[in-house]
Amino acid sequence: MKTKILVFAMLVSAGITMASEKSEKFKVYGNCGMCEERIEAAAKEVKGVTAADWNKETKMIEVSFDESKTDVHKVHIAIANAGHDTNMHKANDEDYAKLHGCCQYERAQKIQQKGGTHQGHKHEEEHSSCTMPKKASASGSCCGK
Ligand SMILES: [Cu+2]
Repeated sequence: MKTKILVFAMLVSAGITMASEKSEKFKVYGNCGMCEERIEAAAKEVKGVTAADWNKETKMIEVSFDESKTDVHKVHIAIANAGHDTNMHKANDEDYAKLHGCCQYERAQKIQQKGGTHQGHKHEEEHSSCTMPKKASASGSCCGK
């Protein structure tokens, strides 16, 4: 896994570093190696994401993606739909409950309202009519914005 990422990093620095390639770091809640696989797989499933590396010690993920194909917001949504809270999106209680017992990390804060994923981040108004976060994420975009 590590070498794969290294090789990729070398490829990137060797020339794919064109304007649209971007890398971002953000926090994803999780516990163990199983979480790591789940989180990284969810991130990589987003079209345009070229690499994802989550660190279980720091709980930080570094995602590389093609800015012309996706934005980091979609990565947050995909990870939340896999059951993991990010600093921008909270997972649904349902999805969280489906996680393996050892993966049920301590959540940052309990979600008070139903609906889950869309409270408390900066796109709240924009998405206030979004009632089906799961469906939205399947199309890769929230509320088909
Ligand atoms: Cu785990």
